[in-house]
Formats: sequence, structure tokens, C-alpha cells
Amino acid sequence: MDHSTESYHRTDLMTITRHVLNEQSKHPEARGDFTILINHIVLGCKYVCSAVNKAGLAKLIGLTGNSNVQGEEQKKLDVLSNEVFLKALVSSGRTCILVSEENEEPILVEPSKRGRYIVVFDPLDGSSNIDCGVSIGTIFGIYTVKDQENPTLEDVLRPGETMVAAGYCMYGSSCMLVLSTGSGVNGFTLDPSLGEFILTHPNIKIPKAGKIYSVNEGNASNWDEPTAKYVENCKFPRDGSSPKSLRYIGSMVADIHRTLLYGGIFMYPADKKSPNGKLRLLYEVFPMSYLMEQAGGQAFTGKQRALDLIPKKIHERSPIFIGSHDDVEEIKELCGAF
Ligand code: AFP
Repeated sequence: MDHSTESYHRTDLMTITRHVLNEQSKHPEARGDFTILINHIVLGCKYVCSAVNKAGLAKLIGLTGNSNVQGEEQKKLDVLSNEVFLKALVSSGRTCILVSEENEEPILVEPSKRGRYIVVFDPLDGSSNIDCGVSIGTIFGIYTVKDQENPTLEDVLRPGETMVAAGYCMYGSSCMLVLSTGSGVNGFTLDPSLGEFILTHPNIKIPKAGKIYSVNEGNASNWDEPTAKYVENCKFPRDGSSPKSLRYIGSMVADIHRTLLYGGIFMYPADKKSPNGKLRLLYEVFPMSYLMEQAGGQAFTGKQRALDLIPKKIHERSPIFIGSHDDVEEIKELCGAF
């Protein structure tokens, strides 16, 4: 699709609903449940986007005074976003288990409202960036349950590989929803005048190699040798090539979005203080790894392919090196994983 202004005046815009319906038509057995689920996620994203845009005006900036399950202080927007997504997902009638960063336990949807999908999500990631207006986002991953009548914790503690879809919504200079349903990655931009997400970035492919590395260098004194060597080589390449640029927003959605479009690597490695890194497996590492692989990149934990990990707990953390194929290949070699 041509992104020019001229083409924008076309009348056959590919909205996200049309796109998902097209995908659905490739599966004759599909009954439209997934389309309904995505529409409810989209509604949550629009609501949060609107709240983020007017946060300062609507007194939504600041803390609630409580902490979440990770022991992190909850911002007002964290709490609001969680409520919005929980209500949207339950009322879709298509979900049975919900796992949110903000809830200690998985939420079992009451039987009368149950469907066959499990949604794991971080309603508002990067919340330390809210109060200064930096891009933040929602991350989600979707699985199907084995037995809709008896959803169990085992249905959630499965490798990322078994997800049927994943995506994120970035609340930035524009609001963008990036989605994969298992056949490539597509990006949709919210047109505020229509209130619709329009396909603006079809079939996103990450460049095979990048010129950007993205990491919190403040943790360097605690890094292990492969991470330290990798970053050293980004700055002082041994093959005489130009050094890479460092970009780090501290908001995973924004850092991954840039990595997907421009190429490069984003990492949150294990270190001496945090042997499992910081990022949560189920609703940060898995969905982003799924998207990255669908876009032709790789995601590696320092030991193995991220999507092969089997979680033991819903709020488990994992180190992550994610991005362009060649860049991740380099860190894999340094870690001795081939
Ligand atoms: P917050 O939600 O506390 O801002 O954390 C954001 C995040 O989970 C992820 O979005 C970032 O990539 C990462 O943490 C940043 O962590 P550091 O502040 O330790 O660099």
C-alpha cells in the first residue's frame, strides 16, 4: 500500500477489522470469535490512547499510592488501563483466562462469559515514562485454551511458540497497533478523525542487520562477559566498520517498535543483580519475540530461543536479546549458542 497523502484519500481503506476478517476467510472453520476478540482489544487501545493524550488535563498523571504485584508503584493510568482491558476482554465473551501484569493471580472469566481465548497482557508498559510524555504502550499475546469448560493454569504456562497472535499498541506521536496472527506482521495507525486503525505498514520485515543497539548501559558494571563484549564491539568494532548508534527509551514498546522498523538489537540481559533480567516472560518477552520472528528477526534469552521457554510462573522474568537476525546471531555466538 502506498503511504502517500494522495493515496490516503482512497475510499477502500484497510481497517484492522477488515484485515482480520480477510485473515479469517483463509480459515473456513473460523466463526468470527477471533475478530470479535481483536475488536475488543482495539477498543481498549483506543480508550487508553485517549486517556494518555489527555493525561495532564484530566489529572491522570501521578501515583495511586499503591504497589502492584511486582512491588512497583502504580500510576493512575496503570490502574485505569488495566480496568479498561479487563472489562473489554471479559465483555467480548471470547476469553476464559486473563493474565495481567497488574494482577497477582490469573483471572478466570465467569462461565457464562467464557470463550476459548487466553489473553496475557501488560496494559500500560513503560509507565515511568507517563509523566514526561514519552511513548508508552500496551502489549498482548493470545493463546487458545485446550478445554473451554475447564481452563487451567497449565493452559497459560505454555511456550510462547504456541501463541496464536501477539501485538502491541504504541501511544506515541501517533497511535500505532502492530499485530501478528501468525502470517507476518502488520502495522495500523489510528486515524483520530475516523476512530479506526488503518493499515499503514503492511508486512513489516526487520532489516537483516542494523546500526543501532539499545540497552540500559547504567547496568554495565553488572553485565556478564558476552553482553559486555557485544556492547564493546558495537562501540569499537574490531572489523573496522562504523560504530553502532545507541538509542534507549526505557519503554519496551517504543524501543521494539524502532528496532522492528529500523533494525538493530534491543537487549535487557541478565546481570549480577538481576539474574533473570527485568522483563516479564508472558506479557513482554513472548509477544515481542513472536512479532520479531514473524518479521524475520530473532529473540534469544542468552541460552536459548525465547519462544521455546516454558514458564513456571505467570510473572516470571527472562533476559532477552531481540532484533535483526545478524545482530542477534552475534550475541548468540558470544554466548556459545549456535
Ligand atoms: P516501567 O513500566 O517501570 O517504566 O518499566 C518499563 C519496562 O518494563 C520496559 O518497558 C522497559 O524496556 C524496561 O522496563 C526499562 O527498564 P530500566 O528502567 O531498568 O532500563
